[in-house]
Amino acid sequence: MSLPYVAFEGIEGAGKSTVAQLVGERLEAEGRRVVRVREPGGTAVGERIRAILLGHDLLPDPWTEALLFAAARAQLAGEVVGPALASGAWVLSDRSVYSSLAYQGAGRNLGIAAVRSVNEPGLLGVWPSLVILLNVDPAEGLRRQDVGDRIGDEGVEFQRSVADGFVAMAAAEPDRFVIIDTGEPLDEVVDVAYREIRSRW
Ligand code: T5A
Repeated sequence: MSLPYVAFEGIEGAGKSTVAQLVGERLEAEGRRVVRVREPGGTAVGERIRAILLGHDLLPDPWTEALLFAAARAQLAGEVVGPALASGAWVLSDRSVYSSLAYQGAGRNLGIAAVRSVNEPGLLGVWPSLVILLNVDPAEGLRRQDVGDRIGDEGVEFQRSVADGFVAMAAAEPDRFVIIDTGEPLDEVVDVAYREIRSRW
C-alpha cells in the first residue's frame, strides 16, 4: 500500500493552505497523527532558503531558483517527511515537488523532465502518493491573495502557464492526481478532498 503522503497543489490563491489545514483537522479528529509541512520551508534550512526565494530583494536566475527549491525539498524529505512516514504519521504538504515541475518546469520554461531530474536525488524515492490539485481561475486566485511573493507577483499570464503545467501533469498521472474545482463553497471542497484521501487510506 502507498504511503499517506498527500500534496495540496495549485496556483496562487487556490486554497491549498486553507484546505490542507481543514482536512488535517478532520483526520486528527479521527485520531490520526498528521504532520503538516509547507514548501518551500518546513525546516530551519528550508525556511532560510524560502526567504531567499520569495523575498523581493533578490532575483535568482531561473536555474538557481529551481535548484534552491530542490535543495529546500531535499532537506525536508530527509529531516521531516521520510521520518514522519516511517513513524506511521500522515503527511499533508502545502505544495510539493509538483510545484517545481509546474512553476519552474512549465512556467519558467526549464522543462518538466529537466526539473524532475534535479529533484529526484534529494527526494530519496519519496513522492507524494496523492496530489489534490485545486483548480482556480488565475485572475480569481490572484484576487484571493493577501500578500504576493516574488514568484506569485509574476502576473496572470505566468499563472496561466503554471496552471496548464499542472493540468498536463494531472492528465499524465491520473491515478496520482485529483482535480477539485474551487469555484464550489469551501466546505464542499474540503469534503471532496477528505473523501478522496479516505478512499485511498
Ligand atoms: N513555488 C513554490 C515555486 O515556484 N516552486 C516550488 O517548487 C514551490 C514549492 C510559494 C511560492 O513559491 C512558488 C509558488 C508560490 O509563488 P506559498 O507560500 O505556497 O508560495 O503561497 P501561495 O501559493 O502564494 O499561497 P496562497 O496563500 O496565495 O495560496 P493558497 O494557500 O492556495 O490559498 P489560501 O488557502 O491561503 O487561500 C487564499 C484565500 O482564498 C480563500 C481563503 O479563505 C483565503 O482567504 N479561499 C476560498 N474562497 C472561496 N472559495 C474557496 N473554495 C476558497 N478556498 C480558499
